[in-house]
Amino acid sequence: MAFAVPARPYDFILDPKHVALVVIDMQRDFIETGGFGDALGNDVSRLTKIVPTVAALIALFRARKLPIVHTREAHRPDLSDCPPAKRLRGKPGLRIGDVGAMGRILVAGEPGNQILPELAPVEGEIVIDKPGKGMFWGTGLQDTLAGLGITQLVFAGVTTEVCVQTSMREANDRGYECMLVEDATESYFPEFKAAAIEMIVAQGGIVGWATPLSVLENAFA
Ligand code: C5J
Repeated sequence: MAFAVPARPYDFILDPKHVALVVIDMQRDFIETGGFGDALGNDVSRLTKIVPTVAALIALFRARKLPIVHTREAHRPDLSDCPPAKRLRGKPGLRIGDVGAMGRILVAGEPGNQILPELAPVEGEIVIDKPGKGMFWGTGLQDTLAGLGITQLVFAGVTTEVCVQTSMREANDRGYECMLVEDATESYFPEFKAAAIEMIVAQGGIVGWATPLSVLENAFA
């Protein structure tokens, strides 16, 4: 049965029969010391801190046998799905496909491209490699979600203002009701995270809703 989750800008009516969790890009290269994000000069400890919260959110959905989607930003080894405009914008030596400390950067199958072991998908969960920042382009995910009857998406992952927000906006345009779990997402730039959340909930929830994990847990209880 559907129930209300206190959220901004107003209650999100969550229907367990039609909801899925989407965990965006919790991959080693963005989060671990020595990975791609670190090599770019980012403070990855900001992202590391949300790992227990994301794990608890995954556990909440797993305990109720609700669908979970995990994404990775990942390109084919021949980079045929990486537009030159995307690759060439990177720093020389740290571009997509270059060899970094954890293998080829943002290339499927490389060590750095794997989801953190503590958040690893289990059998039956959906894992998609997305060549874009958004989760729909080039993935077939919309058909998969339609097949499961999913109309609502709860979001977590990194980074808030890039792949999370892009995916949420794409989903919103496709008619999904979307809610971001505020403390299960993070950015290398705190001001970007804060601004992204405000943009999502502004104007009556122009992109969707936002709430902390504790509130969602209480609503499920
Ligand atoms: C970025 C992502 N920031 N997962 N990717 O390039 O947000």
